[in-house]
Amino acid sequence: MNHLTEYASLLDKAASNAKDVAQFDPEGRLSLDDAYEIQSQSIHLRLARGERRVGVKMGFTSRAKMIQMGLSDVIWGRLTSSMQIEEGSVVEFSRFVRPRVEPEIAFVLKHALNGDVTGPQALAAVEAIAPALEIIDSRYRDFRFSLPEVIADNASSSGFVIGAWQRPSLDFSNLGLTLNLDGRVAQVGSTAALLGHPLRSLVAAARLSAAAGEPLQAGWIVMAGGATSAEWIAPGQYVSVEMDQLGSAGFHVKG
Ligand code: OOG
Ligand code: MG
Repeated sequence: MNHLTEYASLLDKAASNAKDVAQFDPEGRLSLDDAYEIQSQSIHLRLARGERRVGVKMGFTSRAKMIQMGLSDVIWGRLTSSMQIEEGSVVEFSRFVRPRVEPEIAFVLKHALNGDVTGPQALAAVEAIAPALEIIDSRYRDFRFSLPEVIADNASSSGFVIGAWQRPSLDFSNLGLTLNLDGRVAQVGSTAALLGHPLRSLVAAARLSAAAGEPLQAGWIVMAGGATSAEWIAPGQYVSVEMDQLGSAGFHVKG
């Protein structure tokens, strides 16, 4: 086993046992290619256990997220079937190490998107859009990591919740949104925070996925990235996103 395979196995075990690990590259010396190779191998371990690949998540697509985590490169991760949490359902807190939540907008594709596409081409491939929440959970102690480390850890991806899908015919470039904890507004933002327009996040997802040899497929979900800073979640909470025109999505955290 080379060291990339060992890190993939370490992070996979940390995620499945909800037990944190120490940082292995705090100074960020690993190349980004090696970091994505670790991510890819860790996802293969999940697929080998019967999970299905369902899409892509984008990270650090808003300034709020870049500032909160102190990193400024757009990153991406791979979504699998076990990460999807049914809207309105109850989630066990114990499946996470130390979870946070952030409000996002989700796309589902009706056509594949390969490589360099324009915004209108990306939009033409979108079947529907929905308000969404991402539960991020770093497997590194205290949610601290370097850029290669967070990439290796599948961009902290842990769970995602998607509200009702709607046709992408309305202008979703600047929809106001709130992230609510027990009905109290914790964060206020807009979909415009995502690279100025959430479609740009989809264009980046198409480019990065194709460059990795895994172009976006029809039926895949793309999570466009947190529009605000993330909030810690705690047992007993009801967490929701409210988005202008698109409605809401939420879940309960079981203690
Ligand atoms: C990394 C994941 C970033 C987003 O939406 O920006 C991300 C992290 O913040 O732990 O999911
Ligand atoms: Mg996110």
